[in-house]
Amino acid sequence: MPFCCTVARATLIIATLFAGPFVTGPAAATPYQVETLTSDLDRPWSVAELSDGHLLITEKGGRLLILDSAGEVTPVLGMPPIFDANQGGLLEVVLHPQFDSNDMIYVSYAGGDDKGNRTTVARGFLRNNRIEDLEAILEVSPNKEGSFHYGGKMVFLPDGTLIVSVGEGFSYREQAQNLSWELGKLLRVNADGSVPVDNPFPNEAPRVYSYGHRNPQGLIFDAGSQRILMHEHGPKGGDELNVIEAGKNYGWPAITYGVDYSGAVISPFTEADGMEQPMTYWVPSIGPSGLAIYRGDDFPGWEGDLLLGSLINGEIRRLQLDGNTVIDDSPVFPEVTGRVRDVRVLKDGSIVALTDEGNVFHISS
Ligand SMILES: [Ca+2]
Repeated sequence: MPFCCTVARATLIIATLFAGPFVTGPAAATPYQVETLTSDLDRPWSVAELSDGHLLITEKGGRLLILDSAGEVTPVLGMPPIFDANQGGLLEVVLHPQFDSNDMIYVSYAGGDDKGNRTTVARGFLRNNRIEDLEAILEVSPNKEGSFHYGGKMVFLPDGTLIVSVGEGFSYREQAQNLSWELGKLLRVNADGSVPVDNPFPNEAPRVYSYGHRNPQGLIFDAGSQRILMHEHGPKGGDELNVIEAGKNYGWPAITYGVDYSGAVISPFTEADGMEQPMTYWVPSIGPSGLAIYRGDDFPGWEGDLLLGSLINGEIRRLQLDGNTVIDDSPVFPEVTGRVRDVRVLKDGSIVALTDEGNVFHISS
């Protein structure tokens, strides 16, 4: 059952929402409540809603959990060995589009060790709180050293193919422009990991869908506008929200609105021929994490708006769009604090958010 009812272990906060300055009319203020479903998780990273309303949640350390509406946690057994160091670990979980009939789920994680590791996607059948017949369907090539910038976000497109975000590994940023490396790319594969016949670089980079990325940490397909939206971390400044199209170059590190952590210039250029401009960017960085598009009835007037977490500001932000223009970008739900790692809209129109501190918040009107 959906998270519609009072949760025994939850704290309950009643608040009034003050919408952004560009909203007018009677929909501008909606009362809502924030429940804390649990505070006991260890670095939760990604959440997916199961058909019974329970939540499937990854913890970066390698556990996959089912969280029920009473706040009880059940571990899922059968997970693979995972490289948990710095930004490496268990990352995203998503359901196959026909999960209700085939029980199939996908997890992304860092596989390997400090000397040789890679963003990996595996799939298996979720049955009786266990993953059965787990198999790796995608291992990013080549291996890298170190433990930063894995990407790891996944989304299915309406044609049944899977898009996977891959970071540039931090020490390998020039390879984001090199099609023969899969670092700093979005990859597109069939549901079994095979290569689709219509990817943009069939000979030189069969799995690559787009390139010139740094570390994408939010990825969705918006059915309303039939487009892929993705955000990625910049260095010091220069986090970006991008509209993704097949075969295009998003510029990193040749163009950027950020500078290196030391303050050193990475590139003097913010734009170049043949490279895409972001829909919006953030200077200073907000550390965007998790992405959702609002579809539902709980928050009238939010239809089609984006929600994302900010690790740095410790908040959820709502972005109002007009086509490819962001017309407002404001924090919402001030009761939700902490490093917001993932935000999702549930089927009933309510919202769930995870924080690095171990909280799972549920927001409903
Ligand atoms: Ca860019």
